[in-house]
Amino acid sequence: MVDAFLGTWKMTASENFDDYMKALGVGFPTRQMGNMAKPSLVISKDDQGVISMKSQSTFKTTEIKFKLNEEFDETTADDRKTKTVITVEDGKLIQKQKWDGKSTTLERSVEDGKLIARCIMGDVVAVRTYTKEA
Ligand code: DKA
Repeated sequence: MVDAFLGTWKMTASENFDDYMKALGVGFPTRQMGNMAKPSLVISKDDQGVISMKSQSTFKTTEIKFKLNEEFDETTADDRKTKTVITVEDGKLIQKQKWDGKSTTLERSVEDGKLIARCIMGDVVAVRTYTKEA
């Protein structure tokens, strides 16, 4: 179930994100923009079970629409073209992205009313905290 994730969230803290972007291979100018951005994340679900995750910031707006467990094509904020699948495991929303023989995982959980996004690339982990707005 994704119900706990639905709503509008605002990023209020970000740890180690520059190192995570370096591990992805993101260049300096895009990392600068990524480090400054404080995205709003809007997560919704329609009657057909299609989930939308829209990330909006002054740097970039991206939106993905997907069904759980079904692979789809994603273009990320740093312009990677990935094959992505999103599942729910132990109450966490697990987003696995694969591209160019590499892979990264975004694990989202709701803890104490906050949405925590753990961004994992090899042994590099960034933690981003989102606070609910609506
Ligand atoms: C999040 O806060 C994680 C977003 C991960 C984006 C990775 C690439 C960003 C490059 C600017 O939900």
